[in-house]
Amino acid sequence: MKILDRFLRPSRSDLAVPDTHLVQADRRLLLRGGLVAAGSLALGGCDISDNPQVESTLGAISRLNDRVQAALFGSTRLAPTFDVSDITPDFPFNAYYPASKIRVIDGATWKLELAGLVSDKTPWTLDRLRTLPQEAQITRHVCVEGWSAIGQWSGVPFRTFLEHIGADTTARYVGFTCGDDYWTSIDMPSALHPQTILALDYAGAPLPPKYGFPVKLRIPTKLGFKNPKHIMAITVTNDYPGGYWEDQGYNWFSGI
Ligand SMILES: Nc1nc2c(c(=O)[nH]1)N[C@H]1C(S)=C(S)[C@@H](COP(=O)(O)O)O[C@H]1N2
Ligand SMILES: [Mo]
Repeated sequence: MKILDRFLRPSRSDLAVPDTHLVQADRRLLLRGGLVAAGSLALGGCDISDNPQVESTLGAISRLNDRVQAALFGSTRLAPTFDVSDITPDFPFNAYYPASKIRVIDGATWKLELAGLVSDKTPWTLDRLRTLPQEAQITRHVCVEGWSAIGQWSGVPFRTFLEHIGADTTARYVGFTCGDDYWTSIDMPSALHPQTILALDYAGAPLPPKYGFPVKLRIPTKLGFKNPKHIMAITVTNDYPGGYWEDQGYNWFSGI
């Protein structure tokens, strides 16, 4: 109980320790423990194969897990940042298809479409995105498949962009659709997080196609699959948009 208390109500000093990874790893263990306990409670003694009731129970547990994570991770906790010397040489490419299928999008004709709860839906060109303030960050990208790497991205703070387009920042979700038929979505507090950026550059040069040209969302407080590349459209909405991996059972919140 004491241990639970400590993690459910982390003190300021807990959050300020330099190695936040340790604190986060402990929290993840706690989450996983909670999930497993709830899971075995629900599954005790029944046949789990193709059981729609089990499916919906697990879905409900995952939604609960989303809410617990949102409460634990908060919206202002910062991801660790690194030095130029820490950058991973040959930052990995990853997608749901092999490198031979990387999409090459024409930046001259590309326009970022806007939909949903946004007051100005004028599509944005790359040139116009470059007129907004830009910010650089060196952060760690963590892929659910078991690798992580440190890279440098720069672009428009996503909060600045959302303010420019008159997004309803009380809406629940921001959804992204991509030029390679990928899609994902995030909660609004994470969209407004100071380290969430609409990235135009990798290592100080325009994103190469493999890293998501013309724009990707860089969100270091979430797993890699919540960082959409080749963004074509952004939707602000209260209707749960899901995602390519999320709809196959990956936890939607996926905070790190
Ligand atoms: N459009 C699009 N975005 C995507 C993906 C994808 O397949 N398509 N894969 C995700 C996953 S699982 C990872 S780990 C990162 C990989 O980004 P990178 O190629 O820049 O390393 O992109 C994420 N964003
Ligand atoms: Mo990933």
